[in-house]
Order: sequence, then C-alpha cells, then structure tokens
Amino acid sequence: MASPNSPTSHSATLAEILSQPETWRSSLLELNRDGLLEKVLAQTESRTEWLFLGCGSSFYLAEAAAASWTLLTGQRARALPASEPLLFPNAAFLRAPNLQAVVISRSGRTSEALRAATLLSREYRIPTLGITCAAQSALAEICDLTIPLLVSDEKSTVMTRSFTSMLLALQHLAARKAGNQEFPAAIETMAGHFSTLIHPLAARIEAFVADRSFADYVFLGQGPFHGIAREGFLKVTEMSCSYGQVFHTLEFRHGPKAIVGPETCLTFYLSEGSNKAECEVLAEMKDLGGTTLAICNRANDSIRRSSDFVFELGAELPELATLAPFIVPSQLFGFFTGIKKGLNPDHPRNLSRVVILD
Ligand code: F1P
Repeated sequence: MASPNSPTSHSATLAEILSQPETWRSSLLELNRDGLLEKVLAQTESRTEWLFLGCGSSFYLAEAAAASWTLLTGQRARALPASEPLLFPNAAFLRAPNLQAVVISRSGRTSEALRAATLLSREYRIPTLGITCAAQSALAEICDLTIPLLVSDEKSTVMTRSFTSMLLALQHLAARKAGNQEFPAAIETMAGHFSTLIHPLAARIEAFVADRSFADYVFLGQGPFHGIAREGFLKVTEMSCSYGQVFHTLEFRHGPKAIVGPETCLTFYLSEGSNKAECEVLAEMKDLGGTTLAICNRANDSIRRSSDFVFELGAELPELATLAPFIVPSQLFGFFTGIKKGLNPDHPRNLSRVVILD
C-alpha cells in the first residue's frame, strides 16, 4: 500500500473508500436514531408501488435499491434517472396507484433530482421520500420526509461510501417493512467481517492494476447485481477516464463478446442464486482470452480456474447483503487505475461534485 509521500497517502477518496465498514455501522445507527425509521415506515405503510430516482451513481443506486425492494418486500419497484419523469412523464407511469417516490441524492442539490421531486410531489401528488448525505438540503425542503445520513457524506467528487451507505439504508428499510429481522443483523455481521478484508483487498487490487494495462473494461451482473455492475463501470470511468461497458451477464454472449481479448478486463459480480449460469459465461470469456475478475461470496474451483483475480467475501449472509461490499473492489480498481495513469481521482477530469443546471 501507499508509501508516506505517494499520491495515494493523502487521498480523501481512498480514505473514504477504506472507511466504509465503520461508516456503514455509523449510518445505520443514524438511521435508527430518533425514531426516524419508524416514522418513515408509518408514513409509507399504505404505499404498494415504489419508484426510485437519482442521477449518475445515485441512479445506479436506485436500480440496486429497486431490485432489493422487490426481493425483500414482494412489492413492485422500479428505478429511473431523475431526468426521465421530467422529459417523458407519460412514459414514467406516474399515475400508478399507491405510488411512493424515493429521490436519492448525496448532495441533495442536483437540479434534476430536485425538479423530479417537485414535479412528483406538487403536480402528481405522489408522496416523496428523500435520502441524502447532506444536512439542511434543498431535497429535504421538497420531500415529505427525508433520511439524512450525514456520517456518510464525502469530500470526494465521485460517490463511494455515500453510495453503499444509502443502499444499505434503503435495504434496511425494505427489510423492516417486510418484518425481516434477519437482514438488519446480517448487515452488522457483514460490516464487521468486511472490515477485516478491505485493507488486504486494497493492496491486492493496487498490485493487480500495477502489473497490467487494458484497452477496455466490461462489467457484468444480473438481477440486483446489475445496478452494482453499472456503478462499477462508473467508478472506473470517472476515476481513470477508461472506456467501460455494462451488460446483464448472459447478455454479453449476444454480440458484445466480439471485443474480448487479452486487453479486455471483465469484472463479474457473481450472484449465488444464478451462479452456475454466470460462471459459464466467466469460463467462456476466459477461454476467449479475456482478463477476468470474479467478485463473489463463495469461490469454487471453476471460478478460480477462470479468473485472474478473485475477491471472495466468504460470509454466511443473505445474498442482498453482499451488494454493498461487492462494489468496493471496483471503487479500488478505478482509484488505482487512475493513479497508475497519472490522474488524480480526488479531482476527476471534467467532473463536478454536483450537476447544477441553469
Ligand atoms: C449525483 C452525481 C454523482 C456523480 C457526480 C455528479 O450526485 O451525478 O452520481 O458521481 O458526483 O453528481 P447526487 O445527486 O447524488 O448528489
């Protein structure tokens, strides 16, 4: 890991990535404080369809949250970029009965997120729940109720611990709504377990990146892992200005695999539920000569044979509790790839921390 005077030793982004296990614990304490969670559950009790909205990382968070919501509660849930209801309101199906909106924004200031919250609340009379990492945000002024996770805020431009903390909070809310006592305890277990893995993982990723260079990056995930694959792509693109693409894992066979060669870096976010089908794609891409990273909870011989890099979480957990830790290898991969390319992930090229429109 970083020597005292290397560019990484003072990086806020790296420090925030490495702080995630502790931050997850603190943000869940914040969520449970002052009866906020109970208040949200009471206010949304009658809502039966959920629409998660956000921009950039917050949209990919919305995708992972929506899939988690349906799997945990059995209710219909979907995700849209905040721009969609603004530009195509009729396609966003805003008149669905008992619709509840959840607007996700780390800053609570992104123009599209604020405009979407206003449109849904004021024009369509849809109850809106905000979730943010900022205090006294414009989002909280608009939404009926807002979950503030202030301990998860960041100095970094790119979203890292804010993404995973808000995802865990929304999963926790879904589990509580479903009367699932196991999931909240599982998150605590996961955070404790992951805190023992994150530093060695960072060292391994830094070494792996140092030894290789790639022409392009592919991120593959199914079901609730697809939103994580989308965020993995964005992390590597934002921090290292690299070209990436995202697919549902099995979709990659249907044409895009034409690009695979030694300079193609493929990251697989392997579920447990459809592990066999996903591992068949992994083995096939290895045979095509691609460089493969497997992010999984349990590795087996087949995964190890087909992977150049394996991250095995190795914990007895409900599958959804693995989504947050599974994004961390890609956060680290994007960071160290950016450093290797002489970039500064704390100040990513062309990006601002918040997109404010006129
Ligand atoms: C959303 C966002 C981030 C992106 C960049 C610009 O911010 O698009 O996803 O990484 O930081 O802003 P927010 O609405 O969650 O504050």
